[in-house]
Order: sequence, then structure tokens, then C-alpha cells
Amino acid sequence: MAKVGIVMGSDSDMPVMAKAADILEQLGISYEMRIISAHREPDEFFEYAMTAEEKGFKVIIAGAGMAAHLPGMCAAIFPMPVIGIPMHTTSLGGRDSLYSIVQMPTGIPVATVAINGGANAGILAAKILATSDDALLQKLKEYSASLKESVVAKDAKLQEVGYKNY
Ligand code: RP5
Repeated sequence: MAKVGIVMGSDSDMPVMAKAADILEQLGISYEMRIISAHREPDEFFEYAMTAEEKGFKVIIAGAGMAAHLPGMCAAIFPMPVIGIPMHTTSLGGRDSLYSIVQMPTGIPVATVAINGGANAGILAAKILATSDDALLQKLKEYSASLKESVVAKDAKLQEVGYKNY
């Protein structure tokens, strides 16, 4: 059974949602990925959200753009954490998506990451699962250590070659 549901409002969201899936794959976390539009097919959406718990999902990552109701409506139905990813938009730069997702009413939270923040959504989902999975927690610690190593290596190169040759 997949532990994470990844759902997006349109295939145009795929480049960002793929970053969340990439992180889950790196960490060995099972997921199911779907394209479901809360606006264009509300019946399909309702079925998805109503059956998410019985499918075994512990977290849903939902991404959408513009009047982005998908994450909030997932949170209204699914009883466990929902992470929202606001998509960048050409019309309003993603502020439309961000405000639609982050400004939830009391009682129905959506953990909202940055505009186009697909990778962080994957990492946050992993951290939620790691609260009850020591092996996954260890993998996340190793991931954090790799981030540090990458910065240390960049600084070492800067010291070696100087900024003009970096
Ligand atoms: C939203 O509308 C989707 O999540 C997408 O970000 C946006 C545009 O969808 P398309 O017109 O590209 O299908 O529902």
C-alpha cells in the first residue's frame, strides 16, 4: 500500500510534482500519483479523498494552481496531514495559488510549502512519516548531512580557485 498520495490538478503541474516524487523515491517511500481536478471532475475528486485513508495513505501532497482548491478540499476530507504546493502562474506569479492554499479556515490546516516547492513537499512528507519510522529518520539525517557536504565542497572550491574562476 502506498504511504503517500501525490495529487495534482492538471498535467501542467507535473514538473513540480515530479520533484516530490523524486524525493520519495530517493528515500524509498511508496506513493501513488494521480491527476484529479477538484473543479473539472468533482465526483472523481470526492471519491479520491473519501477513499484515501482506506488506501493506506498517511500523508497527501496536493499541488494546484490559480484558484487552487485541491489541497484544501483534500484536507477537509482526509483526516491526516495534507501538504499543499502552490503552482507558479503566469497571470499572478503564483500568489493566487499560494493564498488559495495557505489561507485555510481554523480546523482545516494545509501545510503549505513555497511556490513550486515540490522537493520540500516530498521532504516534509518524509519527515512526517519519520516520526514513527526510525530507519527513515536515519535516511533523512543522512540526506541533511549530504546537504552540508555539498555546501562545504562549494566553499572549498571557492577558496581554491577564487570567485573570478568559480
Ligand atoms: C489548476 O489549474 C491546475 O492545478 C493547474 O495548476 C491550473 C491550470 O490547469 P490547466 O489549464 O493547465 O489544465 O486546476
